Amino acid sequence: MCSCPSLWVCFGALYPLFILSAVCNVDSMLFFPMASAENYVTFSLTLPDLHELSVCLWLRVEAQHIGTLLSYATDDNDNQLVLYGHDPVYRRLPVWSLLDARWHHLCILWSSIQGRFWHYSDQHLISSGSNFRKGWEVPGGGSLVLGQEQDIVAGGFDAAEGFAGQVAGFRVWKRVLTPAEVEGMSLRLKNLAVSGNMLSGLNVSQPQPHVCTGRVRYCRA
Ligand SMILES: [Ca+2]
Repeated sequence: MCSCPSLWVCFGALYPLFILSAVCNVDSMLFFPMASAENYVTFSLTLPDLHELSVCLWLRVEAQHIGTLLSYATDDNDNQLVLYGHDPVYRRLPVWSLLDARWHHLCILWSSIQGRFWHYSDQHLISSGSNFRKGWEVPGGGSLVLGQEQDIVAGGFDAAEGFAGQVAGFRVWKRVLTPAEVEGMSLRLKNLAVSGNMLSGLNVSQPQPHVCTGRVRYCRA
């Protein structure tokens, strides 16, 4: 999707890694080389109490399944939010079209009002519904992890539930994005301009040694 070389940090070293493809015009990238209990990242920020939520990211998966891309745990419930995991599944989201080793832009939007949710893939709304966790509040102050499923706060990881692949431009908003905002990001027109995100890939804490971080800025598609 993007031919410019990207700069990656892996194993504490800094070097261009040409075997990895890159998404243009995003501000952060992560590479999880294999599903492992050690391959995950945490964040320097946590989430506030949320009645609405949008999560968008670019995703590239060469594996035959998507493990747990994201999990959010609190002391009360280790499964407050789990994206593409299977412990437990509240809503099945179609993912087979993502398993083609190509970059895809995903947005998952949810509102406690009517419990509505929207699942976009490459700007297309591929599933939506209502009465999903209607009236619920995502409690703030928990532990957000990419690449692993938490069974306790910031722990209880299982290699079988891990994620392998690349993530770019990860962002979380405390509101439901508009279809035009989702489309703009998918077309990489406004990825840096959709305001109000409260957390992004730039807020990753020191990643585990085998997770690589990369950056590409303003390269041409
Ligand atoms: Ca869990």
